[in-house]
Amino acid sequence: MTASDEKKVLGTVHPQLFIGGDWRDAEGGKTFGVEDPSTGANLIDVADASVADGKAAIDAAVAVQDEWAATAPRDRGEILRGAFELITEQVDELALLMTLEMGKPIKESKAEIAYASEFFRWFAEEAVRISGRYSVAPNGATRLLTLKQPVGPCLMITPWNFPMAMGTRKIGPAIAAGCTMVVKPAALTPLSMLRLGDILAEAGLPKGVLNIVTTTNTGPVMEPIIRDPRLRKLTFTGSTEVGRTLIAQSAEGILRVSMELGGNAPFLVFDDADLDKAVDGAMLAKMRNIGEACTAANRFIVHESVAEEFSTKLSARMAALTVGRGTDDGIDVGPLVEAKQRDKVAELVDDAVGKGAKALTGGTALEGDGYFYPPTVLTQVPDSARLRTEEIFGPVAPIFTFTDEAEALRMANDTEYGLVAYAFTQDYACAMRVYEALDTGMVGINQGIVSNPAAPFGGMKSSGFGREGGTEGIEEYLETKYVGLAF
Ligand code: TXE
Repeated sequence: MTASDEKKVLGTVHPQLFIGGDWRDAEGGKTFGVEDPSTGANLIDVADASVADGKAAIDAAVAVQDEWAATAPRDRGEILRGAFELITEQVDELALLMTLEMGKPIKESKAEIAYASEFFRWFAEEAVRISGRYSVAPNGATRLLTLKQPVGPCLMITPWNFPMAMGTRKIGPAIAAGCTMVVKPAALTPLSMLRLGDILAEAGLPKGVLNIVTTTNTGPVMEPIIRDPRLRKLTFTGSTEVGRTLIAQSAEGILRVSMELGGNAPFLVFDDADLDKAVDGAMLAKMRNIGEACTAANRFIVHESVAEEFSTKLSARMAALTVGRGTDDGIDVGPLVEAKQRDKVAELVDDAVGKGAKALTGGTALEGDGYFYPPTVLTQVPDSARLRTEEIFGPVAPIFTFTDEAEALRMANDTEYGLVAYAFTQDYACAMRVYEALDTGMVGINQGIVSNPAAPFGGMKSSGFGREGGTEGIEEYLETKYVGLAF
């Protein structure tokens, strides 16, 4: 990519607020800078919204809610289908933009865009499948009917790690269900979401259905918005800590809430596993998105008889990855999104090594511009290491060992989180026992990825609640209303 390609793609972004179908500056013309994490350089300045701007976005969403709810489901589906096609046509430009703001290699940005757009295709089809039921009450006299209706205006707060997919996973079902929305993307990576605003408008989304508000003054600006009594739902993807605050704030308005929070995924390798497949799965589960994913494998829990072979193979693959600026050719691993994230990863590795862990590869932050951390494999990790209980969110694979299935399950479930787990074994009875016993919302058996628009994505315990995707995903945006009928 040349500097002029980069300038051109940045020129496609409206660095403003998207309210009621118009692009506008923030109150007082305030802006903030978005930086390139591979250099630390400023890419573009974006509108920095105030509370009044956020309220204006809610006004716009509320104003069109009834009309939008009354549109034909097929029309809503066709808008999503059109947006899917527009995204697919523009994948090269969108991927460059995403890599610039987030750092991940172009091939990973393309993979995210394909994944993100699939939510629009999936929910385009779900829009026409919303249905209630008709039944006879136990007394035999009354008839019971249920009707599904949109919950109403939604607030969506999304993180920086998947700048487009974390949005489409919420926007897709909301459009399909007939809800209007205000979206607040992460200030680190707002550009892909701003482009999505244009794309959905081009696909025919009526003004005011989707509103986008960007801000750096997050807590003070968002709290009065969350407490606005006109909102009906809050959906959040981000850290468990912020999730707790938002649940408390949304209690006042009795908002319906979905929370997709942090993870601490165990990756189990049993002694009968196909080790090459397990290493392939480990690379995907650990290195997809540079480990900055709530589904990233956080603890490798490997049977003691195969641990050495697995560790050697995994560290050879990790060491062979090329680290560099995501826009350059042949790059496998980009920078972490910001200095804070890079420093957190370094701190967790230093803590583990200080307590006796050994780095088979990596283990030290890279010098120079940008927030780079090398792929790292740690063995002999003591239980007291912080990365056993804390989400690493970086390219670090700590390996622990177990002796039998019961111990593996105990270790896997020994965490406050419960989003996803992975298990590699050729024994399907073991696989099914493990699937049933794990305290996680999702399990990958002999595969290192679980994200799929047709599947219900979500967690248990401190990883949150609510499901995104699948037939369950649209339910989060629908109320069930019942009528009793006596003949
Ligand atoms: O998350 P935050 P951060 C985890 C991961 C990471 C850690 C910290 O472990 O290292 O969280 O990342 C918005 N009111 N995940 O600090 O702060 C914020 O602007 C309203 C896992 O970046 O939770 C952004 O849009 N909104 C996670 C979003 O919350 C607030 C993905 C996420 O940012 C707010 C990201 C407030 N008071 C981080 N404070 C996942 N589940 O995948 C922040 N935000």
